[in-house]
Amino acid sequence: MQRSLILLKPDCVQRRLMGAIISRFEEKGFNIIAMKMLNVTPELSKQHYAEHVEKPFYPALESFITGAPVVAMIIEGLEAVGVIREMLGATNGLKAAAGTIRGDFSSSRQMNLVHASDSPESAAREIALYFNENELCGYTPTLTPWFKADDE
Ligand code: FUP
Repeated sequence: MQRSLILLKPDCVQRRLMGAIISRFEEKGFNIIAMKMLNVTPELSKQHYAEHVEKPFYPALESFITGAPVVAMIIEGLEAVGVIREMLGATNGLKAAAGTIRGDFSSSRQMNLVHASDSPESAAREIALYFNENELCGYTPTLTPWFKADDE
């Protein structure tokens, strides 16, 4: 089992796409084990995007991500990190394959609707930025036996 930190970004909230995108993750069989709405502060943005802070596009990215609320979630499941990245598609919505979330809903590199952790190590770091341990609500879904065979 892996965990991934998901953000439904300000464009997702503003465009009323939260439900549609949460549904994709639920339909795949993933478990949402934490979720909250918040305003990302400039400080949190710099921590989240630490690897991009010095890049020319960072000021616009910070202004976008702090400009309206986001929804942060922790999603848990088998190979969750890689599978969710595949579900999102390429960073730029114009390049993302049809059938992916960004390919279906985004026409932008910045306004690409959803963030998802790119490795289990990033997930652990990002989860700690957005959630306290007591905000996680892990549970065993009763549908588990219907998502894959026991011997897989
Ligand atoms: P991703 O891992 O797909 O979320 O994308 P990156 O880590 O490469 O980039 C982080 C965020 O920066 C992306 F969501 C989009 C944004 N970005 C820009 O706004 N402009 C760029 O030139 C590159 C990335």
